[in-house]
Amino acid sequence: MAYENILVEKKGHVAVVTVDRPKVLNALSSPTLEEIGAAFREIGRDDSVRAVILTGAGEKAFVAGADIKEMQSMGVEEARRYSYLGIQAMWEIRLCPKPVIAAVNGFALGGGLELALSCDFIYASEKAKLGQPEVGLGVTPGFGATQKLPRLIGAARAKELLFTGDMIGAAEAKELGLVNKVFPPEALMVEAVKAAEKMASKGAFAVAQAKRAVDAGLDMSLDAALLFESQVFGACFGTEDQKEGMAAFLEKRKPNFKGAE
Ligand code: DAK
Repeated sequence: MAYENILVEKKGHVAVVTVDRPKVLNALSSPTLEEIGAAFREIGRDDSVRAVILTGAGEKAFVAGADIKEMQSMGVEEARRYSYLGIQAMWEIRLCPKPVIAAVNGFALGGGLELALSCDFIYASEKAKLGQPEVGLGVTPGFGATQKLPRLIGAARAKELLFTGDMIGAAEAKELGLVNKVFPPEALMVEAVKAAEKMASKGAFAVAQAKRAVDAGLDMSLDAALLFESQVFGACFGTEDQKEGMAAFLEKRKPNFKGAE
């Protein structure tokens, strides 16, 4: 599919998806959400890609939220369709059987922060500003923040962000556990690519199953989740990667993983 609002580049086994509307701080219009969903669906099926980075074009923003200009005049049906596109895009990221890093290079606000929260973890530039300002527009977040933020940083901290609409800097976001690591702006993509390449060098089936086990397990009782984990562990023994990984260890060499899930 040809894209107009995003860029998709592949370097080795790493794909970089860039939301590319810098004039409006990469705000999420309907076509942009549609393209993000389609890109992650395609990447999910592409065996040559083993890790993904999602970022924003320009120096100012990751994504400054839903496109307020487009939303302002929406009727009920259009808002429903818009909501569906957003949910679909974020599901494609969550279901993508590859690790996805959000590289937050500037503003990540509203739907922008929710997009980052759909990724597996967030790396941020020292210049990043994160927040859920929706209550200032008279709406609640609609792409998952009321559910994902409390699971990640605890209910009380999430409520403070959601009720005040305050933006926080990268250091505070790291302290809250919202972002994993903070880098100088020029180092952000370098470090994100390094981490993506490291994950891409591991057994792809094992990485994909670990992602599923964490995400699915968070919605289960501990006992059910532990049983799920043992199923996943067992499934790894049906793969070439398990044979290769263990043989390589015993032969004191680097494993040569095939990569397909
Ligand atoms: N939408 C559209 N355009 C945006 C935008 C946005 N979210 N954010 C910025 N822009 C545009 C600005 O209008 C401006 O355009 P021009 O005036 O040049 O034409 C350009 O980007 C540059 O922005 P500024 O001039 O404002 O730049 P500043 O540095 O002065 O300020 C800022 C940067 C990020 C503080 C400011 O732009 C800002 O406050 N932006 C809005 C941030 C925000 O409120 N984001 C949350 C949006 S609400 C739903 C699900 C989800 C959602 C909604 C519904 N359903 C389930 C139905 C999600 C809602 C949201 O995300």
